[in-house]
Amino acid sequence: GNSSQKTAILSVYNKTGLLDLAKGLTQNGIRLLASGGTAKLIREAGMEVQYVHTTLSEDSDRESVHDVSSITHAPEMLGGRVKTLHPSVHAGILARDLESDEKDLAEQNIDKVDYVVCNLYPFKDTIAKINVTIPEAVEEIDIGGVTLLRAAAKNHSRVTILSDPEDYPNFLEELKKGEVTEASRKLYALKAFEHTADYDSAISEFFRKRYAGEGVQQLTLRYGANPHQKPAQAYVTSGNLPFKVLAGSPGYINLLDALNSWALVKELKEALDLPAAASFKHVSPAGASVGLPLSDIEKKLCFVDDIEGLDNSPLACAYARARGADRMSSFGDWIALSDEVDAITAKIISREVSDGVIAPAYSAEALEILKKKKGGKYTVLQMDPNYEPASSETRQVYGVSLSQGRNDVKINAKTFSKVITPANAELPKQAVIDLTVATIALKYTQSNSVCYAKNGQVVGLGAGQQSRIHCTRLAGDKCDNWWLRQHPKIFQFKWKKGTKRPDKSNAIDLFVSGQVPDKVEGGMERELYESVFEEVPEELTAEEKKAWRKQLTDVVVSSDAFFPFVDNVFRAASSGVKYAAAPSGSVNDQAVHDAAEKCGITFVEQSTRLFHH
Ligand code: 93A
Repeated sequence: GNSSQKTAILSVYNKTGLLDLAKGLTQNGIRLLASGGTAKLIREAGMEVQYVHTTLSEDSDRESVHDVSSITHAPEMLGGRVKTLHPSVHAGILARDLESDEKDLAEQNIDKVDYVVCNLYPFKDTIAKINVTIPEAVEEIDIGGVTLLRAAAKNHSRVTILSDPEDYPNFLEELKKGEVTEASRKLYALKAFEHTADYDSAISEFFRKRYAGEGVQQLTLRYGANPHQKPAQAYVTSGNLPFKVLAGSPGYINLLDALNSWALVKELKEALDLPAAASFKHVSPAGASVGLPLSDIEKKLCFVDDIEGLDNSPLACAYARARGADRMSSFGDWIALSDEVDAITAKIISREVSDGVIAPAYSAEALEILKKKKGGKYTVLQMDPNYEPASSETRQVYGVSLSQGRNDVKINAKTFSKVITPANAELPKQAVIDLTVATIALKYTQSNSVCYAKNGQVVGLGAGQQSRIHCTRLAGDKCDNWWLRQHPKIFQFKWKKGTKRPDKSNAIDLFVSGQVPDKVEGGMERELYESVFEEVPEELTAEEKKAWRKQLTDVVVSSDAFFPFVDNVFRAASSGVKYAAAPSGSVNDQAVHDAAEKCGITFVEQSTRLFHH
């Protein structure tokens, strides 16, 4: 071949801008080779031939474009399935400026290719059509084009690859000035790699939906966060989904809850070597706990005093605590359990309003109970306990991908070893357990977040507040309510027969939070409140509340980031907090530590910020 003449291979499905490009290439003395349809279009445009320098016969030399088959000496075949796939094409593209490569080319009488112009069959458009068949989709899987793109992009140190018609004008401008710059070749190569990557993921997604088996690698969801957000699915790009659907069908938010709550209980169990449970709503825990036995009062508080054999099931204790922490928020919860679910735990779940549960295993009896719930619609997921998520995670917001290293920091007893004040103080075992529960809960709570814990469970959690003090107050108020719900007067309530559990929870919540509708002005709301009681209870006086509150001690508090002001410490202290853990880094650290000391709070530096979104 004429070594000084440059060669371009053109093979495009989208023929936008093709003729101007072809004209520009020929005007710069470049020889054009094209696949069938691409050559035809150029030829039919009757482009004037500006040069004649080829190894081909005189006749074809006058043509504006040559068929690729003129160098492969093989016709396009199999109805177009093989057009450009040939060593004459790919050796010409892949050859480097190396002596050995030159020698190989010369031996085979192959010319180097300098420019490749290619875009792919419209696979995405085809599969977007309603009722597309698999054979129809298969025919749109481009092989030769992908090979052209990848080969040229691989050899971009020498070859220019154009995969986007929008790049033709800039390319021609550079060509006119002399040569395509290295910077442009790099950007074009990147684009080509992205073009094939995007193409390949569309193909694998298409087949994942058809071949992988529903629920194995991919799970179609009814809709996304809201009913109008369709279509929706859950999938992994390799291997299988780490969970199996044993009953019901999880929604999008269910899965957000399920995967986050599973991570929480798994870590909690690993950290404390106790069965763990979580009760989630809207991607934050309403409760989380380990399976320490419940006192008689706690059993009443958690509405489980009638459950036989509770003491024999630490897992059931864990869920009773998680569900009992904030019964209002846990209404319609998503549950995560760290261990095989037994019948006792299933029984507790079966009589609460709940959306679904994730656990590593279920006893036959437990599964039978859960499958009956919600008329068979209760969602039961079985999680692979050995599943390890990738260390990097990516999501899209408003079309932009955000990726980060997963938050795989381990929270355990060591996390709380750096006591700031009082000097040389040591944490009792229970405080370490409670700080671990609170801090692991925060790791899976929408930020800002502050968590109070006691007796191995969350007792007040403030989630998703933009202001830290609002968070500390919200969580503190919940903690106070949890404590007031254990006041003897509550257990003396005379409920009307048949009052449902959620209605009891609601009335108790009004009672302890001082929101009981006024006797005179309460109207319908008051009527509703009174309707659940055989005898409407006397409200607690301010003195009674104060006296009761004073008995609340040994609460721990943990914060997902530093306390910026001392007000947080004072608020925590008023809910019986004796141990606090938070990252440092505020200009007010010293003041915060001093305030803790004054309030008799042992302050631990928890060195990892734990924002979660
Ligand atoms: O079926 S293919 O994968 N086999 C090939 O060898 C091949 N070479 C290029 N499809 C092939 N192409 C594709 O043909 C290109 O990616 C481009 O989309 C299209 C251009 O075909 P035509 O020039 O015949 O219009």
